[in-house]
Amino acid sequence: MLSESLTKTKLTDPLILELLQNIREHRSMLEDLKIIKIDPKLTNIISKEIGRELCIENEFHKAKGFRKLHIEVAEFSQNLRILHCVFFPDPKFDIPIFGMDLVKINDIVSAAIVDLSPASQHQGLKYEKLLSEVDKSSFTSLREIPKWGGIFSNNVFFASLKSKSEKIDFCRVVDQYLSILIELSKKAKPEVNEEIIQERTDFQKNYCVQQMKNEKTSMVLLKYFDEKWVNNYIETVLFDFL
Ligand code: BLA
Repeated sequence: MLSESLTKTKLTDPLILELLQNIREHRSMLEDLKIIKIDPKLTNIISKEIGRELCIENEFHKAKGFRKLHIEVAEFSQNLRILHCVFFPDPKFDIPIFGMDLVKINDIVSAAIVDLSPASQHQGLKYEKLLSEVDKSSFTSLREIPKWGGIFSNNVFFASLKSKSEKIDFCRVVDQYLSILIELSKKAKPEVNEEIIQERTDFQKNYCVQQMKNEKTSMVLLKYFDEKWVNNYIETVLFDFL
């Protein structure tokens, strides 16, 4: 469970709390769910320095079909709130990468992104139709995927959320993407062909390499930590390779 300190601040943010509860509910459906122990210095990070307050909390699990289920909730200087989540599949299984990011600056949700990103070359074909059927017609401020975002599927959703109803709709889209993920993971059987496993491993590595090109992630962290710390955090907590 997230500790009290953050739960207090998070409780004042119903959207993040709603998404967090939903993600946890889906996670709890996975078989063989286990906590992964990570250095506590990297899981719970708190600073109370005035003007530079900071609270980052991470949850790490693994489950059948998934090597790492990561949820991060962060609050910077009491005005920037982030919910970051990546479910990395075990490359033995034919399961896409679930990724989402929600960036809220004061009351504005400037970025809300969710995707089931392909973890091998032709994988998309199996679930793209399901993703395309998720209704995304109500959003008014869709955003363009940045250059590094070639890793995402054709049905990646990326928008700013302008109203209460768009926030509710985003929660529904995330819920539906997660339902599709859980269904795919139930059907997935472990692969024995080493070449196929290697291809999936390479895809995950590329996913991480591309995510690391998002300077907006490091820019925020660099305001609070030195470069060495930030690089280590990005490479070990957020986007570690296999
Ligand atoms: C954008 N990510 C951002 C932004 C910030 C962060 C401040 C800018 C908001 C905006 O463009 O409106 C910051 N995100 C963070 C930080 C963490 C984080 C500090 O997760 C964690 C400590 N980013 C991801 C994942 C995805 C992702 C998993 O970590 C997608 C699955 C996407 N974030 C993403 C994208 C943008 C973004 C596509 C917009 C980048 C752009 O337009 O240039």
